Amino acid sequence: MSLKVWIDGRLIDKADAKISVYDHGLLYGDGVFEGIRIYHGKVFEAEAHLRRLFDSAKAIRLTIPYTAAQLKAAVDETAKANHFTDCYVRLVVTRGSGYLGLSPTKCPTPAVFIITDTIELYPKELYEKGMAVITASIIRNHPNALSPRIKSLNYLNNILAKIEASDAGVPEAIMLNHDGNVAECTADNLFIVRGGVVQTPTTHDGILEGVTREVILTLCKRLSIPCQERTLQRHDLYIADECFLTGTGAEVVPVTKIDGRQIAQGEPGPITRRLIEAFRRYIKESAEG
Ligand code: PXG
Repeated sequence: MSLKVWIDGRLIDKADAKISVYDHGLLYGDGVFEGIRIYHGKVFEAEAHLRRLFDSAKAIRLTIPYTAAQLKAAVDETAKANHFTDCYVRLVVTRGSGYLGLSPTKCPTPAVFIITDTIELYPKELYEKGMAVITASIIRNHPNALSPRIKSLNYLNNILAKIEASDAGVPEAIMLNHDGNVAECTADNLFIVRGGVVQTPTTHDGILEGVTREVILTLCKRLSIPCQERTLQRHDLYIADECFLTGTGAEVVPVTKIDGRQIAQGEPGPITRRLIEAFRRYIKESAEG
């Protein structure tokens, strides 16, 4: 059976699921999206993802022609049609088809589509061993150019950093912001642990406000692990006791080397392991609750 893709209210075979070459999502990266997980048949943190989608759309003056409840129902419908109980969901809203000019006023109808599929961002053994990362020379977008808080269809900034990672033979790159402080990775937020305190850049350090990041902050509170949102410099990374990344695709992945510097003993640290466990439990509870 072929995979079905939801496009504007219709379930279409993957091979026939197509968007116009005149769509401004393709021509200009004009649109927004969400990457979401379904665990045990339930959309994980649905409310937070939908809120961010509508916030991103508002910021770029894009009116989504559905309500959050309608989109949630569409995500459920698509996963069900494909018999997925555990999958990755890509929910995309583009400016729609228009003319070969930038103006969105010529694009009367946004295009909305939902892909459900499997995803494995990093090899399994990295979750046990930890991974090596580099800091990229490409900085994160300046918040007054294109705010990293918008999950837009334009990922060139991050893609260029990802290529640097690939050139260096590592799976991911840390991006600094316009002030030279730590922002985030190309598709994950970053945390360090130092002296028993979990630390992550603030929302004003040029990051996407990750849904997984927010769950980890909640879990730290629940477990009474001291936790701070604060500006971090590259040096803070090098001298960290532990480091890990969070994201919808990656979940929680330990980092054990940064720019050739081994982090602590070169294996995932105790607080990282505790949070990975707590995150797994949280997924289970959310699906049951
Ligand atoms: N920063 C950036 C720039 C991201 O794109 C995150 C942080 C983590 O946010 P969440 O809300 O997922 O915890 C992201 C998320 C992909 C893919 O296809 C990318 C993301 C999520 C899922 C899949 O590479 N980015």
